Amino acid sequence: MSAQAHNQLPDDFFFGAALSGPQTEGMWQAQGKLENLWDLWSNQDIRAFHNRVGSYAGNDMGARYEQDFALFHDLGLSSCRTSIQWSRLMDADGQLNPEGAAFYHKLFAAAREAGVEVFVNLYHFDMPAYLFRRGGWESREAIEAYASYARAAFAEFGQEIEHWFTFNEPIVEPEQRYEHGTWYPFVRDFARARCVQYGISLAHSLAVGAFRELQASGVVRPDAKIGLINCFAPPYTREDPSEADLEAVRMTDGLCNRWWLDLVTKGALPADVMETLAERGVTMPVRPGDDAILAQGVVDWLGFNYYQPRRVQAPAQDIDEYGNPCFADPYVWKDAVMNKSRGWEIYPKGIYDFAMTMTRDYPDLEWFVSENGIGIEEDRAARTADGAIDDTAYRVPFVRDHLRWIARAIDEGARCRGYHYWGVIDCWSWNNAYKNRYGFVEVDLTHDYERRLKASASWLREVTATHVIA
Ligand code: IFM
Repeated sequence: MSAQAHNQLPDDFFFGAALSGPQTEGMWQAQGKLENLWDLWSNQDIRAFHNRVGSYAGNDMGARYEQDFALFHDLGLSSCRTSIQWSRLMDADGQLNPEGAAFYHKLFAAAREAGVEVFVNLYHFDMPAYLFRRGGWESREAIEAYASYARAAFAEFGQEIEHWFTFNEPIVEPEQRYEHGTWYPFVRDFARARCVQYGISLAHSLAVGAFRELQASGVVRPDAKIGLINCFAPPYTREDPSEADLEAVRMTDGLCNRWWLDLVTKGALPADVMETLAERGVTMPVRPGDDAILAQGVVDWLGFNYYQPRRVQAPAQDIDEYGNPCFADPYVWKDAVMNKSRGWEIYPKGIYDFAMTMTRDYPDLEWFVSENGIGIEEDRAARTADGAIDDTAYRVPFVRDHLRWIARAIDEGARCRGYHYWGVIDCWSWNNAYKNRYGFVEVDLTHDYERRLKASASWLREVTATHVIA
């Protein structure tokens, strides 16, 4: 089974760029911006970041956005998703910061001028540090503060922006910060991670509720839509699975995928998952009225970030060394093709498998691929005589294969409307900083963040112009 024959995307299929405020803007202390979690961690331990490049850098887009939007337009990209930084838009008293608001008005206007539509996301792992210190997503204060920040953003930009998203990859902070302990504050507590996940779900739902209210009163434009973006990953196990392997698949799928899919389509969390968690002693900090809040979480459409599948098997132990209940262990597939720079498996068919699962289980849901991309450490080594990076041997096949599987899914009924490539222009990547490069456009850190097209850019331009996946 392959996707070779599927090389044409619909005429109204859109192409764009995915990015985020904290990874591009820079200007970390300008315009009254507050310290966010990444600034806090960078200030505390700069050695945790590749080459000691902390959150301050972005990719200088804050100063170069006119040029960057022109580049997107030149590549045939009609939209770009970035995020407002909560820590830039709001002050520490929870009031709008006029300087931050002015910056985003200018940014959005420049995009319109260049013929690029901005999709706005409200949260990309970047809580203001003062709210984290008061309990972060485990505290109702932060959840309420997020809801009032979202309300302020809708009120300020409600007539300008058509496409809104509450969160990018809401599964990542519970996992990285609270379960695996890889990101600040390095917690390894499964139950706390789920409480964080629950808090984010409430915050998402309160924001969608505020959006609906402001749209009904005319503050938000009538054609505006709201969604959520997650890094969904189709779960796979061994070819001859045991009951216990299948159970590991069910819980992995339930925690990472169905949790969010049920929330945004049914306004509730998946009952089977909540039951299993409760059986293992993991309960949510539920308060009266929470069900009604979650019921508001139904969205207009969804963003699907896809990088890699999750391969799991039955856990070897019930409880790990930190006292956490175990639901699945990683399963190493012998045929896996790896992107060694990132340590992530490359499995383009996963995008199709998950698309078809959504088509079957959530048939009314419209969606787009909101991130997909390949970050490569050796990018800089592949420089041609004329100075351009020749990344065609790996970036083109990666994107081509994923697009072909998307085309096949659409041919078979999937309601996928577009594709945003992650980065397009190289950007700062959390701990990895500039280690792995994702862009079709290079950012030269040795020459003041100068932009330079890579060889793959002409292939991308051809695809966006013709919708033929050559
Ligand atoms: O850089 C990240 C982004 O912030 C979220 N999705 C994955 C990207 C690549 O690692």
